[in-house]
Amino acid sequence: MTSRTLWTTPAQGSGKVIRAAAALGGVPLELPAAYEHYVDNKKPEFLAKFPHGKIPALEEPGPDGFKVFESVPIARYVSALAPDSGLLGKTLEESALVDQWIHLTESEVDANTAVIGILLRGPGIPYSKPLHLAFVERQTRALKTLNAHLATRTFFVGERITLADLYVAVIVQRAATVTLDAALRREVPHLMRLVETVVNQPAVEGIITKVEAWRGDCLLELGTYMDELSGQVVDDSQQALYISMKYTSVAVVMSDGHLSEDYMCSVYMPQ
Ligand SMILES: N[C@@H](CCC(=O)N[C@@H](CS)C(=O)NCC(=O)O)C(=O)O
Repeated sequence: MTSRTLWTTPAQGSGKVIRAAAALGGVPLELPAAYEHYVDNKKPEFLAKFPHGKIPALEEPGPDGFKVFESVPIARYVSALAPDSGLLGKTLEESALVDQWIHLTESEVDANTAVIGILLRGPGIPYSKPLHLAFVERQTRALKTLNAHLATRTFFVGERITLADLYVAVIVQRAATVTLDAALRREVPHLMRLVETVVNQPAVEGIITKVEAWRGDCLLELGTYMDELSGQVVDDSQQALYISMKYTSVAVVMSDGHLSEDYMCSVYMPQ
């Protein structure tokens, strides 16, 4: 290995933020030539370097090259390698504000995306409509705070793009996989404009890209059916229940009350 390596997958949101920060700052970064998630990260050689066994993880070249895991510290490290990029803000105060928006978005938007995703897809936590809606409400409050801040600003901090903008854009896109339906998107227009602004930065082209299918549209609605459908088994294989959706073809609730991952991928809701 001769250059700085970021262990991630092309689709991983937090990896995209780090790759985008590197691109904006002109920081060389390579992805491993071959990496199989849930296989390579469990191998002893990976765990020896990154004991929690998760990605993203970053490694500087050389036998004792610096190593760091957890996405925000990695993104901050990569941004700091390019101080002129302004990605961490230009002053101590701006830097604190960059962290503020990242932390709020991670803890109040993304954490709820994660738990709603588990409620919908399993395994482990049984689906619950009250919990689903409570988590959506918490997430919505944060999305509205982000949106209100952007009502009079192009970017979260200062006049140029920072790491906060990259994080928020990617986390909002991820929220769109389980929540953030068309009605809610209309309530946060400034936030949706920020996502567009980030996606349109030439440096991030091919890294943070436009969302083509906002699957949260149907999943939010689907959630309202899941309690009554949970446990019902009607198809020949006795494993799944097929539901016609309002706008689109089909989604599937498995007999354990969770969504089938395969069918989620095929769900598409027009704008
Ligand atoms: N808090 C970590 C979360 C990282 C994380 O959850 N990574 C997942 C991505 S799918 C992972 O590597 N999971 C592998 C595993 O749990 O074995 C961060 O911000 O980097």
